[in-house]
Amino acid sequence: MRAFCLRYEMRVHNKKIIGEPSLYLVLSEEYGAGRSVMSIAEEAVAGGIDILQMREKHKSREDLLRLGSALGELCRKNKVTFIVNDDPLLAAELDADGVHMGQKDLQRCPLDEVRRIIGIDRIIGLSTHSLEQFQRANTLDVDYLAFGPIFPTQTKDYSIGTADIRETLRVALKPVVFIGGVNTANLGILLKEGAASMALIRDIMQADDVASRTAWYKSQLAKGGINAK
Ligand code: 3NM
Repeated sequence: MRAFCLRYEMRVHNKKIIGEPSLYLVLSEEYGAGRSVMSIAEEAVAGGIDILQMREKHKSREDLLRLGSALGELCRKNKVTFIVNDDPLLAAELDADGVHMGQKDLQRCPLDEVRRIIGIDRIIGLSTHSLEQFQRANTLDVDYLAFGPIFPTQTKDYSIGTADIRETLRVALKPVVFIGGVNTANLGILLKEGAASMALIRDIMQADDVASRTAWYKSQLAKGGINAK
């Protein structure tokens, strides 16, 4: 299935804006069930994905540059926001729209250094894993925050649940993307709590039909956004 989707880019100065609602796919080859990241990315784009992140923990720099160039081109052509995980130098080299940092990454490369490397025209996203961490991150020089893992996921050995979603949204000074174990069965719980934007790996990467699954999430987020108002 090929979803009809009208995309437009919002920018401040030259920086892309993380719109709300956004559907965000984190791509890791290891979760692709043997399919290539590029083919999954292409299908997700056909289904209307808003943001793609390259999150590859085990590739050489050469392979990251090769995959990142192809993903970047796909995103540019289709007005999809392209984010690189962990590595601001790689994000800048690939001319990505931004970089996503984990809490541990900040010990290696503090935020002011990340900003210096990628410049003011690129997005910085930051993972947070508790309400306290979220509140601290809320006033930092970042452009969006991820909050999770909300539901149990094979990627993490804990989950934080849904209890703090409303409070994060109440205090949030920037867009919030909810992540961790999101699937077609529990998405409604997030939407009911007022969540607008979600990031996923497995439930999209491992779908039989990635484009249809992506389009389904998009349609639900569009409805959720209306209901939440
Ligand atoms: N970060 P899935 S949870 C990469 O909470 C990642 O920061 C998380 O994968 C966080 O959708 C997570 O398959 C895994 O559960 C998301």
